Formats: sequence, structure tokens, C-alpha cells
Amino acid sequence: MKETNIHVHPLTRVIDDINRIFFKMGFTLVDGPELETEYYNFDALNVPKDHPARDMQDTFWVKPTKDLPGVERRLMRTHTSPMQVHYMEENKNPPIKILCPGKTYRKEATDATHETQFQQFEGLYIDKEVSLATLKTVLNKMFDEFFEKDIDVRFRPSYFPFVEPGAEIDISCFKCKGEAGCPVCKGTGWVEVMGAGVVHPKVLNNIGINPNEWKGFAFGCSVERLAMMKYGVDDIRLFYSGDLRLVNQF
Ligand code: 2NM
Repeated sequence: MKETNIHVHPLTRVIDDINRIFFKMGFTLVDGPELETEYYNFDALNVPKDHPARDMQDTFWVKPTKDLPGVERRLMRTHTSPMQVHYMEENKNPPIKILCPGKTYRKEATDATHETQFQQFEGLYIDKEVSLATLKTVLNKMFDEFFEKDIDVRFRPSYFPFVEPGAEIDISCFKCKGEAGCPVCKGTGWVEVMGAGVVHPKVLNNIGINPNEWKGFAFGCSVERLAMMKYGVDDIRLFYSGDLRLVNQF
């Protein structure tokens, strides 16, 4: 009988790996709706009313079937954070240690590194004593396991409305040791992989968790970006092309 090969899509592999890594660190997997209200996607997360991300050009606003007064505008979530807001509202007594993977939508032009629909995972850890040091330890463990080698992690200051302080996270190049001409790190030895930070007190207040009592950190990362890095795929659109020449390699 002819042997049948089963191929797991690379994005599914990355999601499974990430879920397993965080599960081992004690994180719980949480799911939530892709169709959201403006409150859960933006307001609760301290995104200003006039922030460009809310524009028609950046967000898929969903036309209501009927214009009912007092009914909130709906949109396709632009990040996975609204799942965390729902979870916090339903679990106001930390510790909270969750991982939220899922599809996200952004109304922007498609190119080699951008898709209108892509996937993210976001983590959230709230407890009495968590800090950027805890975050660094967690991410270090995640990248060591994900790339199956010793990876260094560094933080650079950055801005996201839902955290303070915020950081961009770089990892040491998984391909080389900072060699000139490396296609991955361009000889710098570092690659930018995700955003993170300490959850803004306003976000905790919006939900009804006391920021004087609890501290938390959060991080967010694109699944496609990790898959492109790990498997050397140079165009995000390949993941969604349905071309079996990609999937059959896995
Ligand atoms: C990022 C970067 C920094 C984030 C914050 C939250 C919440 F809900 F706790 F406020 N969830 N995710 C976060 C923080 C996400 O992605 C680039």
C-alpha cells in the first residue's frame, strides 16, 4: 500500500510549539472572539480616541446590520489583547498567567512581511511580585526552547499605550554570531522579535484590578514572524497561498 504523508502547516507547528512551551511554564491557554467592540480592542487598553490605529484605513470596522442607537461599533480585532481584557474582567483575583493565541486583522497593504489577516500570541502574567526581570526570564526560556539553542534576549525602550514602561525585544541571531553579511541580522548579531512591557495602571484600573496591589507584564508576538525566522520563509504570503510545495516540506 502506498504510504501517506501527513504534513502539518508550519504556522500550526509554531503555534503548537509555543503553546507547549508556555504550558510547561504554568500558563493557561485562553480563547476569545475575533469580532470585537471598540471598548475591548482599544478603550480598555488605553489606546487614545484619536490614535491612527483606529482609522478606517487601519482597522476593519464591521458595518452594523441596523444602526441602533447606543450600540457600540464593532471591528475585527487588530491584536489578541482583547482576549486578555475579557479574561481579566472574569478573573479579577490574580495571579493571572495566560497565553492568548489567535487570528488578528489589519487593513493594510499586503507585502512580503504584511498580511491583512495574521496570527499573534500574547502573554500576560499578573502577580504581587512580577517585574521586567521575570519577563526576561520567561522570554529567555521561550526562545531557548523554540530555537533549540542558547538564545540571548535584550530589551530596548519603546512605546505601546497599554504598557509603561514598554520595550521592543531583540534576540541574539539564531543563525550566526554577528557575522558581516548575515541575511538574518545584517551583521548586528540581534533580531527584533516582539513587543512587551509592564501593564499600564490605567488598563488594570479600567478592568477593576488594583494597580497598587498587583503588577503585571504582557508581551505580543507574530506567529508568522517566528515561523519565517525558524523555517527561513521570506514571504508571509506563502503561508496562505495554499501552495503544497511549502506545506509538503514539513
Ligand atoms: C504587545 C506589547 C506590549 C499587551 C498588553 C496587554 C494587556 F492586556 F495586558 F494590557 N496585552 N498585551 C502587550 C504589551 C502587547 O504586543 C506587541
